[in-house]
Amino acid sequence: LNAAATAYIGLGSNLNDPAQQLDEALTNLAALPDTSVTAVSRIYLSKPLGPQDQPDYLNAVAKISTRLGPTQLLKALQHIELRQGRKREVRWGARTIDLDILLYDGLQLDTPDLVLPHRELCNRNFVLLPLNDIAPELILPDKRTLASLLANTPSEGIVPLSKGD
Ligand code: A4P
Ligand code: MG
Repeated sequence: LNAAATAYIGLGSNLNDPAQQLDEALTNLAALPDTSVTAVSRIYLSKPLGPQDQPDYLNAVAKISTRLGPTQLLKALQHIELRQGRKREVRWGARTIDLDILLYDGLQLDTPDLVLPHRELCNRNFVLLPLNDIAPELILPDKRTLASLLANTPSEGIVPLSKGD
């Protein structure tokens, strides 16, 4: 049996009732074998990065504790995406749900199927701001702090929704 790892999962949706999609994804995450959701950020409304002819996104980050290995976890997330009706078409295009592994313990990995930390983590305010809600003291495997990444990332086009919105 693997030891429990801590991972951060980025959630994004801009189709078919995004708030409901995030909710459902969190339920599905919590139902994964040997996995518990230990923290969830606020939900953010953000302008689309990439093609602009798509709806605004809702984004959030969940912290999980899991005994699934990184590849098992990726497969499990892709299975949830499919169950929630995800279709892969346009790169950076609209989607019902996108689940990315942002970090998996202190692991650094660069394989065709899985890159850790997530490649775009450092540039995206819709990842960094929710991460900051639940892990403000976070330090990346390369020793950069979340605070330093946030200081270098514009916070335009994104607003937190108050709980209950
Ligand atoms: N992959 C490699 N590393 C990882 C990882 N750490 N976590 C591979 C998850 N997947 C990883 O992803 C493509 C491939 O990445 C997978 O086969 C996996 O093996 P995908 O989810 O199939 O395709 P995608 O979502 O179109 O690509 P990607 O790179 O996940 O898209 P992005 O970069 O996440 O962009 N604007 C706002 N405001 N908010 C958003 O959430 N999201 C996107 C999607 C565009 N614009 C957005 C948002
Ligand atoms: Mg993805």
